[in-house]
Formats: sequence, C-alpha cells, structure tokens
Amino acid sequence: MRIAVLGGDGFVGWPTSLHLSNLGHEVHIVDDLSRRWIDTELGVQSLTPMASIQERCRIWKQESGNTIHFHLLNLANEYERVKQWLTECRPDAVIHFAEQRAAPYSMKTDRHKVYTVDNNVNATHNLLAALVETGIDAHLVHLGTMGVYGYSSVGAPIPEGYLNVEIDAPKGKKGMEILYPTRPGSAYHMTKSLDQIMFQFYAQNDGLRITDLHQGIVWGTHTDQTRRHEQLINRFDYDGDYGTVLNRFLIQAAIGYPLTVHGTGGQTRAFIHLQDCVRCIELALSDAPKSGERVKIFNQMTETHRVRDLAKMVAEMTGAEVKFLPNPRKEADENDLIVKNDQFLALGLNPITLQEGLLSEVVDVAKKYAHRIDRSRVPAVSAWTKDIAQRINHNPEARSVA
Ligand code: USQ
Repeated sequence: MRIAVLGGDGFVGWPTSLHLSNLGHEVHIVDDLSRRWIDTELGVQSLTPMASIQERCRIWKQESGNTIHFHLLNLANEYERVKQWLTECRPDAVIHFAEQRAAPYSMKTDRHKVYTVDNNVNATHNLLAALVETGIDAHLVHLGTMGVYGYSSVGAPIPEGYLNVEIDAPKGKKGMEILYPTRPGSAYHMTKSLDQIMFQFYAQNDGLRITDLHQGIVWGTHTDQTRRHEQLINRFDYDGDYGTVLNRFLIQAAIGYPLTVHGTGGQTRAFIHLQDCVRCIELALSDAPKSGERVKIFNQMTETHRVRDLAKMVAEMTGAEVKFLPNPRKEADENDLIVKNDQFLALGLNPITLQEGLLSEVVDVAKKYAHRIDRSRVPAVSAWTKDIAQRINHNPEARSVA
C-alpha cells in the first residue's frame, strides 16, 4: 500500500513509518516539524540525539534499501497545499498523528490552549475536507486517546468507543448506540474528543472510511527498526511537559532523581509498549471499515496500572527513592479503570506487558544519554488552574526535588 504518515517525525509516528516501510509499504511522511520547534521553545531536547528527518530517511534507505519520502507540510495552516499534496500522492491509507499530543503543554498558558485547539482541530478537519474534495478513498487511521473517556471510576469495563443505552420513548424503552460520552481532562484531550465528532460526521455524510485508535500511555523507546542504527533512534522525552509517566520514572531512576508521583499516585491509567503501538497500526490497516460504515474504534492499550504501583515497581527494580508531590493537574486522586481491547486481541495482537527486560532497556538508554538531561526540566510545573499554579509556586519541593 501507499501510506501517508502525518506527523511521521514524532514519538510514535517515526517508529510507525519504519515498521510500515519494513513491511514493504511505500511510506510518505508528512510533517511540519513543529515538535522540534516546541523543543526549542521549551529549551529542552530529546534524551536521545535525533538526526534530522532527511538524515533519518537516508540512513533507513542505507539500512533497508527502502525509501521513505518526506514532505514538509503544515496540515493545520496550509489547506490548499494539503489538497494538492493529496492529489499528487494518492495514498491508499492515511495515518494521522499530526496533533500536539502533550496534556501539560496544552494547559501551560492560554496561548498553549489556543495553539493546541487551533492546530489539532484544524489539522483533522482540513484532512477530512480535503479527502472529500479530492475524492481520494483512503482509509484514515487516527491516533486518538484513552483520555476521551475521562478518568473517573465507572464500575464497568470501558467499551470500544460505543455504548448501548436505553431511552424512554412513548411506546416504552428504545435502545440505541451512542459514542461513549467524552470527559476530557485537558485541552489536548478535548481536541481528541472533538475529532471524534468530526469523524462521525464525515463517515456518515461522505462515506469516509475511518478508524479511531484510543491509545493509552506509551512506554519504551525502541522498536525492532529503531534498534537497527544509532541514527534511527526514536525521540525520548523526559521533561515535565512531554515525558509520560512510566518513561519518566525509568529515566528519573537512571539519573538518581526521586520518582515524581503526583498526589497520592492513585490514578489508574492504560498503558501500551511502543512496539505494540506500531503493530496495532498495522492491524488496524488490515481491517478497514467499508464506506458507509460507522467509524471503527479500537482501544489501543494492553494493561492498566496505578501510578504509585509503577513507582513502587521501578523503585524496587532500581533502588530509586519515591516522592509524593502536589499534583499540578486537576484530576481524580484515585480511580479504577477496566478497559476492553477485544478487537485487537481478535486480530492477533499478542500484548507485550511490563517486563523487567524492556523496563531496564529504557533505564540503560537513559544512563547512556544521562549527560543530555537538564535536571531542572524534570519537574512537571504546567498547572491546570490558576489556584493550582499558586500552590505549586509556593511549594519549592514541587519545583525541584533533587
Ligand atoms: N504523573 C505522575 N508523575 C509524573 C508524570 C505524570 O504522577 O511525573 C501522572 C499524571 O498526573 C497522570 C498520569 O501520571 O495522572 C499520566 O500522565 P502522563 O503524562 O503519563 O499521560 P497523559 O498526560 O495522560 O498523556 C499521555 C500522552 C498523550 C496520550 C495519553 C494517553 O502524552 O498523548 O493521549 O498519554 S491517556 O493518558 O490514556 O489519555
């Protein structure tokens, strides 16, 4: 297949591009390189040294013999060029990662909220409108998030996107299927909730074939392809905005920084290893909905864990100290979470669950590049409300614990 990977320079986009190219697909990365600019804005860098996207593609060609094409294009702001590019490229499938993906970054200031909403909502809508206008019948696979469901204790498993409900009708109860109600916990998660409505509309109105993947928190850094050459290495974020919880704990353990548990650490979240993410994309591509069918929604996660249990596990494995810090986020202190992921299991996903070997691989990568870490950028200080910001600002421990 000819596959366009929008956002193919990012944390999941790059290994996905390599994985699909390795399977023999013709891969076209489309990216505006905004993630690299955000590093510059924040004054942080990936723990792992990243080559330019052109250099990454050159090394991949050298290693595998396969070409990955790169197109510099801003999906959110260059609508006419998006149409032109689609008409020229004519992909069979489009994988859409091209959104600002960090919840803390989206809540940093009003400007960051506005950027995240403008960027993410426009990117998705421009793509949908351009697919309709150009008449290109590509299967659109979108990287959504488990966070659209919200993180309150439901007391029942979270289904894959849809909920069967009964409403009172004049002649008794009437059953219907609705999108699972969204309860986003950040401006970023809100944009993915808005995406769902746009997908529903374009599938129903224009017969677009769409799959939405509600992904959990990714851990790990390598896939089979990123291991193949030093310059194919994936980006790896440790900072308080872009680093995600388990990877942060592993990096913190590697550099002797106390593990930064927010609040009581009672938050339960869904997780997936990076290698499984790229496999799930492959599986989703093999199971496209037909035109006229509803949006296909998968829960792309393999296990759930409580944050404090992860901290305890990493501490036992590495001897790290655990610190309970004031939570910069407005979220439930404690929640339970049970999630269905039957569809990927039925398609053949054989989940990689937390394993000592893969966890210590992350610690080893972090130790190797420890000299690139700015310890002052480890604390998470983007606060969800002004009240929380004040509390954090007056608590020196929240700003630095090491
Ligand atoms: N947390 C800590 N300590 C830390 C960092 C985070 O206790 O040092 C806590 C947070 O307060 C939160 C939980 O860990 O309760 C998860 O935070 P996270 O930063 O690992 O994940 P999140 O902000 O939810 O976002 C990440 C990705 C996002 C993706 C989402 C999947 O950045 O792109 O959509 O995971 S999910 O969480 O399932 O919505």
